[in-house]
Amino acid sequence: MHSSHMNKKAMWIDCGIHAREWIAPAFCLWFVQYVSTFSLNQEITDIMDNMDVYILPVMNPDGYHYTWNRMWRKNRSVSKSSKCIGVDLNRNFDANWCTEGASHEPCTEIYCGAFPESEPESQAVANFLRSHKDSVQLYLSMHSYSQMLLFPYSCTLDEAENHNDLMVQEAAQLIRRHYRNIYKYGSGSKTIYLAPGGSDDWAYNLGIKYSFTFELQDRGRYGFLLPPSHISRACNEALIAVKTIALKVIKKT
Ligand code: 0X9
Ligand code: ZN
Repeated sequence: MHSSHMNKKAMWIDCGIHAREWIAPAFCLWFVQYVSTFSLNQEITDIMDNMDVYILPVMNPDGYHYTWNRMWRKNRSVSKSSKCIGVDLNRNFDANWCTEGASHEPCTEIYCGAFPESEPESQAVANFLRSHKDSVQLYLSMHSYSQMLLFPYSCTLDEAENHNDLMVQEAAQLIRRHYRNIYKYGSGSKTIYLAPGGSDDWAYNLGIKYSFTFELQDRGRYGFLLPPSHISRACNEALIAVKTIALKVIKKT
């Protein structure tokens, strides 16, 4: 194997942990299309020269399928103790699992599951990242909506050790300049709410020190029901943030 390839860094993007957040899977496909057709773009060339990119376009396939009847969030697991269906995969990771901001009650939207990584989806992602943790330096998880660039921690009010490095104001500013759209950025717990068991906090604690959850468009006008006419702008503005952050990670590491 070529030595530069052996040391090649990597980034991970998953989309669609939450079933009804349809703009997220759209972004993953948009990203693939963009990097495979814009080979003359210098920023993308720099990223692809320096990083492998792993993309999981639909992390919650049964939930996503079910949302053709639209507002479902969780996966479609059947629980032993209840008639209610589904685990919130973003409460199912082993990061202060099921403390304040998640629930043991299967009928809630934030049900954490029977135990950490009880679900095949979260377990598969966790296993992949565990076995690639020496190369993966950037973890991104795409959600909607509310236009935010969130980072650890969400499972505690404590500040991440590299908090200042994670304050991605440059990415937010570029989105604002190009698309006149406001994206807030900050730690999850201080910017929205305490929410333990999330993939971003778990990946961070695994050692992936650049770990983000993006909340894509919009800020509530259409919410989860973002019209198709908004897809390209929503994806392009997220792309600016992904590129800016990836280039920063390449420089720093
Ligand atoms: O609550 C969530 O899981 C995310 N918001 S959403 O409206 N898409 O459901 C925010 C996740 C932030 N990160 C963690 N909670 N770890
Ligand atoms: Zn979500």
